[in-house]
Amino acid sequence: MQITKQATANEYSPATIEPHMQQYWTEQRSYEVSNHIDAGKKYRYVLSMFPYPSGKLHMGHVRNYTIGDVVSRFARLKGETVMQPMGWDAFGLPAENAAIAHQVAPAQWTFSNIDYMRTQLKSLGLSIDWSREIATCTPEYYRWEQWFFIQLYNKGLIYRKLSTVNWDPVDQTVLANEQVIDGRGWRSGALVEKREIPMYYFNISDYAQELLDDLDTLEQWPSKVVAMQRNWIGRSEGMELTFTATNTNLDDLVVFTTRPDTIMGVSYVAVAAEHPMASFAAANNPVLAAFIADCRRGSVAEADIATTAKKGMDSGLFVSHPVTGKPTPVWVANYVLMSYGTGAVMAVPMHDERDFEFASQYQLPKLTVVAPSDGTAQTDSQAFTDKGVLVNSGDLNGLTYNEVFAALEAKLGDKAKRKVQFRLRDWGVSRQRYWGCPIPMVNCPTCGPVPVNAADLPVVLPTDVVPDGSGNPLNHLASFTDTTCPKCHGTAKRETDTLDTFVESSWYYARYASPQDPHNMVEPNAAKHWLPVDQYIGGVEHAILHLLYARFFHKLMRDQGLVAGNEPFKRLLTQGMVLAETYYREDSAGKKTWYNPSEIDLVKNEKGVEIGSILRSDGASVTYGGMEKMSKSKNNGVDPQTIVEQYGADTARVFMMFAAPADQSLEWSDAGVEGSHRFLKRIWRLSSEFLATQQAPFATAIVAGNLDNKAQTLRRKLHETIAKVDDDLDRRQSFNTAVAALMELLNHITKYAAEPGANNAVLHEAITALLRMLAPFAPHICEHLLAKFGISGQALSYPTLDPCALVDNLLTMVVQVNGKVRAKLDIAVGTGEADIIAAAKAHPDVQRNVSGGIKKCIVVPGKLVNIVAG
Ligand code: ANZ
Ligand code: ZN
Repeated sequence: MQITKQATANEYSPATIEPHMQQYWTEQRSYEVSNHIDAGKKYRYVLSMFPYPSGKLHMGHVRNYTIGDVVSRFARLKGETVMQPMGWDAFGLPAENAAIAHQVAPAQWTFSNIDYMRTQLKSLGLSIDWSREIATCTPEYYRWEQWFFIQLYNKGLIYRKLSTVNWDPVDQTVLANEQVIDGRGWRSGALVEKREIPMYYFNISDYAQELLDDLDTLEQWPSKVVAMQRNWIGRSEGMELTFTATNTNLDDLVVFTTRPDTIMGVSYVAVAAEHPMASFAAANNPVLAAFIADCRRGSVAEADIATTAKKGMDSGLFVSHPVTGKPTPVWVANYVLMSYGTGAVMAVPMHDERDFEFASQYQLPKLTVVAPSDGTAQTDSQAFTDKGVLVNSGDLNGLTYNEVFAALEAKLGDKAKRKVQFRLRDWGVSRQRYWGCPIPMVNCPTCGPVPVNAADLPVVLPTDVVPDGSGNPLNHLASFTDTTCPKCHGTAKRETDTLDTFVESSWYYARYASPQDPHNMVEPNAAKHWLPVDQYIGGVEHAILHLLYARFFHKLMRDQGLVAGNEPFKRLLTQGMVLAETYYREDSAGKKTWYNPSEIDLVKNEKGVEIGSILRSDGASVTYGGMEKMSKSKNNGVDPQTIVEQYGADTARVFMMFAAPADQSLEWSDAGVEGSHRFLKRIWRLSSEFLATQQAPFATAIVAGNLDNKAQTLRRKLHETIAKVDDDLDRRQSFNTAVAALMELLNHITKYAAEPGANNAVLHEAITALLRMLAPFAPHICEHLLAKFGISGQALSYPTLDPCALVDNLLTMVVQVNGKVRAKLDIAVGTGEADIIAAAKAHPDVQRNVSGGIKKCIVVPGKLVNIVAG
């Protein structure tokens, strides 16, 4: 095919073809899958983390869903039946905040956001089975959460316990952590107080060991995420040792230690500010009481505790050492957490850095009781924290760490117990909020908390309520609260707390298997068919909590006979963030105003080098703030809608997949978007020009032996690309290199197409294969063009690899004229000498140099053609 100017076909217009393709997919129900199982078929479940319906899509969503879609579409090309569902994580605080700001009911706000965002998602051309859509704020969904809650409550896997919340004394409401800003309520500005209220907890501790052990089976998870989960669960082996109270009004003090071998080096014990022993001592010690109050105001985040200065105060109390019986002072220290172990530690300054620092600060004794096993001397200017051999430890001398456990058990009996401690805390799920799944409990004055009868589910959340910020409106809604006790039938009040929204997102992946089932939380056969999720994709910010809770729920559901297998997500991809440039100005008070990159013009010098940036509207300069995560606070978001309108979804998708490896951050670049757009335009032109000269039935017969060298070279490139893209998209999940390979292939095809005498069957093969391989990334343009080649529906498959085409049977021979290299020839292996000479003579660069006539030709096989010219 010769490319001619006249052949230039119609322009690439995504605005025309994209809606058209989307409508076609909807009409064909191309992506709907049934739960019916066909023995011969391969099934795959691909899931991207569902969005919170915040109002509109951001680029992070686009990236997440494009990755999921490429994985799904590629699997379909390979003949698999793929379920890719979508839904809405629809409960949560932002809806209440919007309600307060705009006097609109959270339900209404949420559902209108869902409608808008669904349209946006559809404009991206995602191959989603919309018939399985769920929204977690519908009673059809949350009734099963309530049902499951009751099952777990009855099994003792959910319990009720007093716990501390943030209380706003002006708004008379409980605040979420993110509503406390510098210790004050976000709306009232009042100093936040702590209050104790009863809350429900999931007993995740019971599953801590299994959650830890099963991490070893997650071979297709990023090792970084596995490590984060392992640290979060935080298993420690040690002992609980009892220091006897000398004051009869007090319980004995139990400490948890991972280093019982240091027992003889204890110089004091330290308790958390919330520990009963601290409260007891503070009762008649106002200075201590003030210190404790101060500690309690501080952050309880471990990261903060690690960095804040260690502070403490002597409580004046003593306990006796379990081995020696010696009185040991009790200190209250801000580095001891009430929520870990027993809230008390035995302090061994010579073998623990924190204790060393603390003891130095308060002049407490330091005793060395462990020496390096290799006999090297230790200084006493720093703690020796390695394990070794016991010294200065009486009859424990000479023992090693491992031997101490049994020795202490024998010596101390009940006062020394082996203990495995997890850092993982039980999961508190009660929220004093309106827009959430109602906890299905009734508080009866006679019977206490009683679960709602299964037959009375769901406990429906009223949807016409507009919260005003002063506490949970359900508390004042008699139509909701007033009920009768399921047990004694006396008058009682419904629980008004709702569940943490992490509960909904812990099992939605399972509900997609049977999303409308009115009789089951998850229909066991459907669950068996689809679960586990073959590929899960989402942000790394969910590496710990969401993934841990979902893993926990899977095990809970398994133990309830609802799902099989131990883990919900077989393979995990955590996509990187989307970054963009930031620009700002700073006023005299140091306050920064951020400008969107779309409002900025770059200033260049006469050499075209960037020398600064200005705000387009006033022409004055702005400061460049570097590449940052796209966010409202830095005003550097790029609106997906604008990009889709300007370039089309295919361009946005190709850019996102090409610009960076999926698990790394992606730097937004207008030039990059334009580059991707040009790539698609070139594909459009190549295909259209081919189609302008060729019609069905297309010439497709390729007789390998009859192809010239250029055709063979193109085919080799093509089939190398077919093998590479296959491997990139499946095993390596290296999408960006796959796109790069397709761009390179396009260059080769375009060049070949311009050759006089290009073989149409070879071109047909190459162009259609390129379109098939690119279809997961740019489905609209590729499927549109493939349809013109007669390829659609079942015929739309991944191109078949021809291993023969991969064989490199060409060799390069150099042509010299009178000793000077004049040309290079690609010659098929086995070509006869006469043909080689003919090819050499025919080369234009040779012809130009033999005007005086050829005297002699010598062929050095496989290497050289030597021409002696006159
Ligand atoms: C004595 C000791 C001696 C300790 C020594 C360490 C080194 P992990 O590994 O995280 O489990 N600890 C125990 N409970 C604590 C709490 N509530 N708040 C702060 N620290 C606490 O750490 C266990 C170690 O952390 C325990 O072992 C205890 O200090 C401290 F040379 O006991 B160790
Ligand atoms: Zn009752």
